[in-house]
Amino acid sequence: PLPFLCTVDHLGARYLRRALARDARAGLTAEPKRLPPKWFYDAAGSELYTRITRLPEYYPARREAAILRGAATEIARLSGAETLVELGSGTSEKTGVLLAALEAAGTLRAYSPVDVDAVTLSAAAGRIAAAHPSIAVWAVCADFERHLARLPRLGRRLVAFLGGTVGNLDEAPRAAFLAALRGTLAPGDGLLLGADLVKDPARLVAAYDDAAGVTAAFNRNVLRVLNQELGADFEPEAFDHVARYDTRRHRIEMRLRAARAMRVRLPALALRVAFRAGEEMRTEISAKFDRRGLTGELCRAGFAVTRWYTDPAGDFAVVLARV
Ligand code: AVJ
Repeated sequence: PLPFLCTVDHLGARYLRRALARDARAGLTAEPKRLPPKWFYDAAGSELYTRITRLPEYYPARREAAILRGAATEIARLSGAETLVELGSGTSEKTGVLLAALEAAGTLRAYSPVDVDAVTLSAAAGRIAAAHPSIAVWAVCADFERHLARLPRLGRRLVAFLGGTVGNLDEAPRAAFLAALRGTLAPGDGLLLGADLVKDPARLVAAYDDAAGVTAAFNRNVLRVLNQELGADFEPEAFDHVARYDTRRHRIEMRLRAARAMRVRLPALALRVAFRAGEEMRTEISAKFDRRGLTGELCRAGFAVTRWYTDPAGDFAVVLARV
């Protein structure tokens, strides 16, 4: 049978460049400077992230995959989902075990991966469509912070938001995102959320500052994206990778630190930006959670936690919730 594949692009090249331009202007003229992590993910950035997930120091991906392997059958039974929507799906690597369990449960009709990176998204959608010929694959190139209302509604849904990506949202946007997501769901729909947990800061820092320098390259990639998309003239190698754990706010912060004073031009924005020697620009926060805090956040957004799965070491959590 022919796989059914449909791609919906909410992020036409124009939309993408405008959104990037808006974020770049706001972030580069702020004090301190910052850029949102979503712009790491062009094709090269998605590839670097895949390499990160294989690093010995980067435990979250392996922990989450192990949790999913153990819990997929129960998750499939409890959710009874006809459509699996996956936000920030990337390569959809860890989704296979969920799709298999939902197919075995006999409920699954469609899979809808959602990602900002069109290249990685369409490759993943094609692969899944070929491997699961009996389900519809509806790939949506979109920004999950902006286009939640446009996700497909085909029967009962399970929305998977894995990898700990929820931690890339700061507290207020996270609360807004969870509430907006809750608002698009119907009674009976579910949320499957992956979240990294608070732990020894040394292990956290190592996971975000690996010995091979892959995370450093991933961090600098956002400057290459600005160069390519906005004609900027950043010298990525003139910025040092910084990963710090904020023990009070329970989060990793990644920054790029200017090795010397620099001026950067962004012709597409008619903007010039100066960096002082040693100036740090924040490029990512990655919040770490505990059970009480995350359950409370979900509860305030209108979700009820059904299951809390962790690995034996308690490094990572996969939470099943319903509305
Ligand atoms: C893609 C959200 C899972 O926050 O851990 C990995 C991205 N950044 N190393 C994370 C990332 C640096 C990552 N997630």
